[in-house]
Amino acid sequence: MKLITLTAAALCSLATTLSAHEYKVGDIVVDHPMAFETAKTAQTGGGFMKITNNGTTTDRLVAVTAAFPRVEIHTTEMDGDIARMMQLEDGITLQPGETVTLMPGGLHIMFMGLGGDPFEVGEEIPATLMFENAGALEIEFNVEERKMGDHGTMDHSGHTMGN
Ligand SMILES: [Cu+2]
Repeated sequence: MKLITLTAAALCSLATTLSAHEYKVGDIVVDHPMAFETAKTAQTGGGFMKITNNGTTTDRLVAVTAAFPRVEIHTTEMDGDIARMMQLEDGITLQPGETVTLMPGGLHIMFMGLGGDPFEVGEEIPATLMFENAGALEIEFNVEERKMGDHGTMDHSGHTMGN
């Protein structure tokens, strides 16, 4: 039993070490794409990352594709006290030299139609980002532990995958 515990701990720390990752295409750099684990019954999951345009011309993230029925680019707007997500039909504009951060409560990628296959900690979700000028970039979103809220109901099954 002790050995199993140590193995699980080692897997966890390895996942943490590998979690910082970066992708490049043309003048575009995508830093640390990640998603939070989802509840078992969740139908949607959010994807987050930093996108930097190191070029001298404006570029645009126009679409994201992944193995889900729908993938949309969303923004979050406050309507009084209610946060509403809205699809950005034109994608996300990236000015020269600009870094745009996709994060909870703001811009994000929305994976829709999970259909009973939740995101689990340690999982990597392959996706393709389509940039208007830089072209296609294949990335993987690392699924990480949800740190804020809901701690009592958190699902730690991802930690014992190695057993
Ligand atoms: Cu959304």
